Amino acid sequence: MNRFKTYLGVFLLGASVLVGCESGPSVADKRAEVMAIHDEVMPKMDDIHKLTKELDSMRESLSASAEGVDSVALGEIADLKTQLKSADDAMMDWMHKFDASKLTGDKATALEYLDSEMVSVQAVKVEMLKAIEDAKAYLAK
Ligand SMILES: [Cu+2]
Repeated sequence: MNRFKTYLGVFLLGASVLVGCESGPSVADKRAEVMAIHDEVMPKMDDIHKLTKELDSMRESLSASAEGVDSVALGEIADLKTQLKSADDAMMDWMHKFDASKLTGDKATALEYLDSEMVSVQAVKVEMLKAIEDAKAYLAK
């Protein structure tokens, strides 16, 4: 009887492990979640380019000012442009490095890869939104 209980226990444990695996997210679902974050912020690359141009024309008008060059403002503009450029690069870099071939093999490995891509695409999103917000706030002053 004791031996039977042990067998039963092992069997149930095994079954619950299998059920646990099957009920987890599929690679396709998780990939879609990662891509949804990407697709949400990708259109904002246009904002980054537009704001960069606006900062450029602001810099030009400052440089042409008859009252002398405002070097503090020029420095602030340069910093904002660096921030926008870095956010733009982060997105391009992320897209370039995303490797779909890592999703075709072992499921656990694919899910692990998607987890780390989720973390990095969210970091790209945060960086882009911050750069855009800062540039907009500065230009609105
Ligand atoms: Cu993108």
